Amino acid sequence: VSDRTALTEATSRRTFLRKGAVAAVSLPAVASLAACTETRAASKPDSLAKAPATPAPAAPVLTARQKADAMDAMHEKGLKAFPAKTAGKGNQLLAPRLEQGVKVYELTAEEIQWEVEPGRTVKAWAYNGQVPGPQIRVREGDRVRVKLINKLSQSTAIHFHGLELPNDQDGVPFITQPPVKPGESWIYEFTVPNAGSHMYHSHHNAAIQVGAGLLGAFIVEPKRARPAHRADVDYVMVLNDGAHGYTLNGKGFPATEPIVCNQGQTVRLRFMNEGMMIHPMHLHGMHMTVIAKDGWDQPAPWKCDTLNIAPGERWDVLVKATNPGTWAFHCHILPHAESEHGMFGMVTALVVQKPGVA
Ligand SMILES: [Cu+2]
Repeated sequence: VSDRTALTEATSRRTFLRKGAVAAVSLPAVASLAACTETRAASKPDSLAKAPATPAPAAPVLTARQKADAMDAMHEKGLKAFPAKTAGKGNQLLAPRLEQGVKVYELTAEEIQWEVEPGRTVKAWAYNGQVPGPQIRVREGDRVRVKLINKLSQSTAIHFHGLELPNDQDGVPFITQPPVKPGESWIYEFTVPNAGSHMYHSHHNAAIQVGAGLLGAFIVEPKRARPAHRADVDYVMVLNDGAHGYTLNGKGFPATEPIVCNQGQTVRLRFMNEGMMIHPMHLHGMHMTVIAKDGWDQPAPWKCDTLNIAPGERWDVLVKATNPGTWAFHCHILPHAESEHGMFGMVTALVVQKPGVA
């Protein structure tokens, strides 16, 4: 970023100075002159002697400052807006209907309008009007029935990503089932075999359909939870990079949701990448302890502050919130998180509150 800023700076100075009719001066000389016009005045070589004599030498400095102020104002505006209100919230917990011991869920796939950031509303394909689709949270060993209702203009199907299901429940058109045509429905039913942070998504024309929002979290609580994995806050973070841009839980900064906890609490984060690119998620101020990959416990927990989340992967981490404050939390592929207009896309914050401070 600093290189780029310096380049922009040098370019704008060059443009300005050309207008001031000193184009003969080389770019490096201009840059260093601009950096310290006053101090170099006494020792400048003869060839440059006339350059500083052009009228209004203070003007370029003022212009640069104004440009810096304008850029800073855009950055500040975004941060002041965070967390910005938008219509719609994804990943809402879906309560099942109980039918003779079976947890029954209905997922209706249809086209909706989705506000990704304040004022930016896009066409989305969503389950139950949400991006990500509603969160399904069950227990290892539960009997689950999922009815898919297709109100889209294309065929579709649901794949339960990470669950080790019988073959005929795998949800891949022309491998394990026919495609579910527009206006039709399909019923999946299975006993949940393995615990962990999993996902469900379309497995038909998926680069388009998942990119447009046909995805959701499928969390399976273990029969016996490990005491070491106990957490005060359990937060699912679905990453995507399809038609809606770079998003966390269907929203781009400043409409992303901050994760809030109290100092001393433990936060469990469940990263899931439904996109087509890797996203190294970086937390400021505290480290993450990785406890599971794709729902499977790690042989031993390990620590990091930047965790690469590849497409299809789920990573579970614990954060011991020792350090109070508002901490930036973002994808570290910087063009996924920031431009000269300010932060956008895959940026949120971990807010660690001090006791007694709201
Ligand atoms: Cu990224």
